[in-house]
Amino acid sequence: MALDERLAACRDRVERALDERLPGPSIAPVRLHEAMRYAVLGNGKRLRPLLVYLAGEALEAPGEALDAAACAVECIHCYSLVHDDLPAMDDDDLRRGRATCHRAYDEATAILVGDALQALAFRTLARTPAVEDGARVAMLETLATAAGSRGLCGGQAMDLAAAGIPLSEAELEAMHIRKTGALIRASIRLGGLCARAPEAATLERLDHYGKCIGLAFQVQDDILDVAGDDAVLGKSSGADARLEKATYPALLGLEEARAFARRLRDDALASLEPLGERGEGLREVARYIIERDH
Ligand code: GRG
Repeated sequence: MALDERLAACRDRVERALDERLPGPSIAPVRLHEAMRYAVLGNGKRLRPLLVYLAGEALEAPGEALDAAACAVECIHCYSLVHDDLPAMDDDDLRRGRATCHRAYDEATAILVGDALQALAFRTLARTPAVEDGARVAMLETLATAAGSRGLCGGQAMDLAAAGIPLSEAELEAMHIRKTGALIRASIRLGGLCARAPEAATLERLDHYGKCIGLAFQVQDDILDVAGDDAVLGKSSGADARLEKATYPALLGLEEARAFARRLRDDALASLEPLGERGEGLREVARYIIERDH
């Protein structure tokens, strides 16, 4: 199956699974539950769920376990977007082509949406079917580490602290490995942990792949901000430039940033070699991440 088709199939599958796990819109408190569904069920590439499925399928993990892991990681991602859009953070009006959660509802509701989605993520993982208790605990720890102060929240804190301050390449990498990379890396590890008795060496290789594509995703995001379709058409927010944030093209120059993204892709591809045919879906994602134009 081509990657586009896989991504579309994954979107349908994870959206059905999310719909089942999110509280119904008529359950009290209605406004909070409606807003949670608004934040999660809108457009979204569902890249992190796709990574859960591809890593898990490469190791023949049971589908029902992968559904739970995919939902959990997407709930954390959606919570982070809702909180990132708040006035105290990026103060954005638009997300996924429509009003941000705090604009469609209100700020207090959006804060609670994020809190409740985070709790729902861990509840979902705690109830993962078809895995041993040890694997379930490892999954909980993986997601908690990726979401916490050593991962997503830590990266966001570094990003806020860096506004207007020039960062070195090492500092920029340290920030992105946490802010964007940690959840991408966790998605792959969660998929691997759903498999029955995965080998430690295989999990390590998948983890290295995840680390490389997580950073490559951010490098490409920075490149698209200055050289993508939207930037060329004058539609890009240019928010990073306005906020004087450090970016890879600003630090390395556009061509060197592109070369860095290619090196990360190649490193990611090399770590999949022992998987042979089974790693083909993950290989396509590594290529897609640095070839995407939006
Ligand atoms: C508030 C704890 C906290 C963290 C916020 C999500 C985030 C961290 C910042 C968003 C700013 C940003 C644009 C980061 C770059 C990478 C990123 C997370 C992009 C959004 O992910 P996509 O492109 O989004 O996968 P969709 O909407 O397709 O799911």
